[in-house]
Amino acid sequence: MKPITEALLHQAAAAFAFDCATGDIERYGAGHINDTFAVWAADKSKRFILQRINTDTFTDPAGLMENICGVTSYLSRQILAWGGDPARETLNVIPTRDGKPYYTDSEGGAWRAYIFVEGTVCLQKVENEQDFYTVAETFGGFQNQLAGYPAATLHETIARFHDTPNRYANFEKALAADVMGRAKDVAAEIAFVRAHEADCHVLVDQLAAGVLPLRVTHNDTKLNNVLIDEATGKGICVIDLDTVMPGLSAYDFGDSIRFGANDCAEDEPDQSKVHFSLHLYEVFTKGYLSAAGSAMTEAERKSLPWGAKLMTLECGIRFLTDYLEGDHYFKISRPDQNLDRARTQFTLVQGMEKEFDAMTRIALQV
Ligand code: ADP
Ligand code: GN1
Ligand code: MG
Repeated sequence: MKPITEALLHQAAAAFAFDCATGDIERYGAGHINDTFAVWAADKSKRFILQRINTDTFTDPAGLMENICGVTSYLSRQILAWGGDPARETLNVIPTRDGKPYYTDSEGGAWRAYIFVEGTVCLQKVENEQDFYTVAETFGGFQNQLAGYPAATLHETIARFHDTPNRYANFEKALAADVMGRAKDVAAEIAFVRAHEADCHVLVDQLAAGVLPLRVTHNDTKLNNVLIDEATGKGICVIDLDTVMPGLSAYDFGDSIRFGANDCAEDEPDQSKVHFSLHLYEVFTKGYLSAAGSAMTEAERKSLPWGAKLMTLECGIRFLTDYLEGDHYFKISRPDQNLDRARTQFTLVQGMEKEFDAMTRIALQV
């Protein structure tokens, strides 16, 4: 993606139908993919979210925004019917001045704007188990709310996003090319991935065999993709809807476990500080099933520990692939960050393997 100049940023902000004059703009948030800014009202009374969509990653911004507009209007209707506040409990797209869902700048960049959901916290790490339970309820509820959404109308914004065998194949390609000459330094990580090749197939095989149902899922259920209400401590708004697509419930469950059921940062360099927490896994399982529960089949419950293990393995494979390819996908702020991220995922996979029987017991008992 091209660097964002002040001129481009102000050109983009001027394109949206904000309901007041705007002033300062600042970088915001800690995502790995998009460029996010807060645009202040000129009188500082409120702010808006302005985002440049990463079109290297999401090559069809029109299809992506059609998904987001469809899903957020559907959620708004449901939230209203339940007596909630759609301005806070779902993302709300602010159109451009000419009524479009996104703006294309003079260099081809695609921008969108949202109402800023104020009075919330966005966690980068699990600080207490109550918050993790809340996040679980929120993602479980999100899946439930979208159970009736016409899945066939959704564009596949990233092809084969959680197709783990395909992620493995891309890793082998990156390794064979070894464009940065980094393969020699990561023999242990390569061996780890190769020893897990067979595992990569478990969920896609169950989907193909009709054992697991296809649902509308979020597919990127990190802790920091839920906004928690500061006043009530409740998870109120699921954000980052770029990857809402048909998928497996095990993907959403699993990606949250990957990121949250531990006591470390995703890029922790010291592997002795990385521990999978069975207790946090149990907390999350209870919260998730309490909200998504009635719709979940027995086979889906059994797939949850596999979701946790495979989303963690897959993410580790993706980080390692990006490291081998020269860090072009995930934003980095220091050298070797993607390698540390990959190592952390593999340590967590090992932790889950030790506890796998207990994880299965919990998923079936809760
Ligand atoms: P990325 O795909 O790069 O992760 P996100 O859509 O998750 O981008 O946005 C990055 C961060 O911006 C979030 O983690 C959150 O802190 C903040 N954010 C995004 N949308 C909103 C919103 N509508 N209101 C308040 N904060 C938001
Ligand atoms: C990216 O956009 P963000 O930062 O929420 C990535 C996820 C990874 C995650 C790892 C579109 O999520 O798939 O699991 O980083 N999103 C995309 O932290 O690739
Ligand atoms: Mg995000």
